[in-house]
Amino acid sequence: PSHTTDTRFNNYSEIELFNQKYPIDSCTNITPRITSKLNKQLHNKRGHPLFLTRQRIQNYFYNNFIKSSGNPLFAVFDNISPIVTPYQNFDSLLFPHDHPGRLATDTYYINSKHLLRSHITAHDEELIKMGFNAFLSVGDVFRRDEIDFSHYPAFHQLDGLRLFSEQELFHGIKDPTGLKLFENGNRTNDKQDKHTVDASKLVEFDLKHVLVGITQKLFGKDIKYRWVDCYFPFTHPSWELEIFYENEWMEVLGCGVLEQAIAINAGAGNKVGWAFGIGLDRLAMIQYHIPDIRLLWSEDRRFLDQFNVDNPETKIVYKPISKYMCRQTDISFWITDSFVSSDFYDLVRSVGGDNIERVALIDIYSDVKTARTSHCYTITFQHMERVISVEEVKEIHNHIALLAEQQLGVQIR
Ligand code: FA5
Ligand code: MG
Repeated sequence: PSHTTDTRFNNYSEIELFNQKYPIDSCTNITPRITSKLNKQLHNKRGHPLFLTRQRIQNYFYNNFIKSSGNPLFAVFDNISPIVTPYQNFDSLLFPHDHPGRLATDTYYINSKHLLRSHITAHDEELIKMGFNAFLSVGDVFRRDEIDFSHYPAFHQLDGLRLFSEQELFHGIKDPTGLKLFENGNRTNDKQDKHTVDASKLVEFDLKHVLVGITQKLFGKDIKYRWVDCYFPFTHPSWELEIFYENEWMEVLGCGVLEQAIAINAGAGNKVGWAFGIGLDRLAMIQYHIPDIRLLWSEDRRFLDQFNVDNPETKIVYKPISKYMCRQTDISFWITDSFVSSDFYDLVRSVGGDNIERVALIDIYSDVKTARTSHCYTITFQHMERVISVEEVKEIHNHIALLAEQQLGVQIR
């Protein structure tokens, strides 16, 4: 696939990432193109569709789960370094030694000792060890996947994990006598050997209830969804949630009952829990009707400006941006006392129509001697259906300049 043509760190003996030097060895397969994504942190970028989606999910937890102290039940981690060890990414989560996920064909290795996490679940053990019983972790993850409209080698996940003590899990039940979390039983399709059926079913019920709640918050009560049985090394039983979107079932998350060995290793063996992992990129695409995952990496203001809101619950209807080349011209003029920018914007739109993508004030200059002020605007020309020629741009630009002088009384510089 496409990444085989990436330039490697061939002529280096070490790579510096986040001010830390990593020696290159035979496992190294990360590329400059991938490391260039490390500082982007789109999930933390105000007004980005990934940030908005993450905030909506986070608010769901803030609104629905409050401790008696009044604080949110779920702690949120959004700034953990994506550089992890193979132990964190795989072993701590019970990946078998021959699991294909470990292969260098699937995972970006910095060297034999460090890699770019392939899922945010890599932090679960350390967070449980730190004593957290309920948390969300958000971050960028990296996989050597194909690139197409819904796959990209860097994407974003939001994971959640919750542990229950016996008292917490059974507390809503009228007569909890005889109910236990643990037994020495058999592993079946429905439960782990150490879990009772009651415990496993209650954890499953709570997990699915939470995830359906999020789905309905994001997509409305009428959204069609289904649970599909699946396998993860770190949960059993495990499911994927699919939602029906544009006549297709689309997988949006994986989840399950946490493997008890993980809780035990992390020092929480007296509790049972659930875990889930959501792909934020696809959720954002569905919510805002963004047709291509690559747009999420766009620095194009025409894209980003559409999501520039403070309240993540704001309804945003994404307006596709043209794939055709844009052209820009600058226009500067001395303004009059009564001049307002919005009059100029209207004039540009009425002259240029659909050929105008945007107009932006880029500079204001005051001449002290003559006591005059000048504005400079950049006009971006672009059409949704075709390329605009240089001649057309010139013609429209000149027409705008002429009418601005005649109608707004400005003086072109
Ligand atoms: C996982 O990564 C598990 N860690 C999720 C999990 C956590 C399961 C906790 C159980 C408990 P998976 O590989 O299926 O699972 O990825 C999770 C989600 O990430 C997918 O549902 C999908 O929405 C998204 N995803 C996966 N690969 C890509 C990709 N290349 N580009 C964009 N999104 C992707
Ligand atoms: Mg999957």
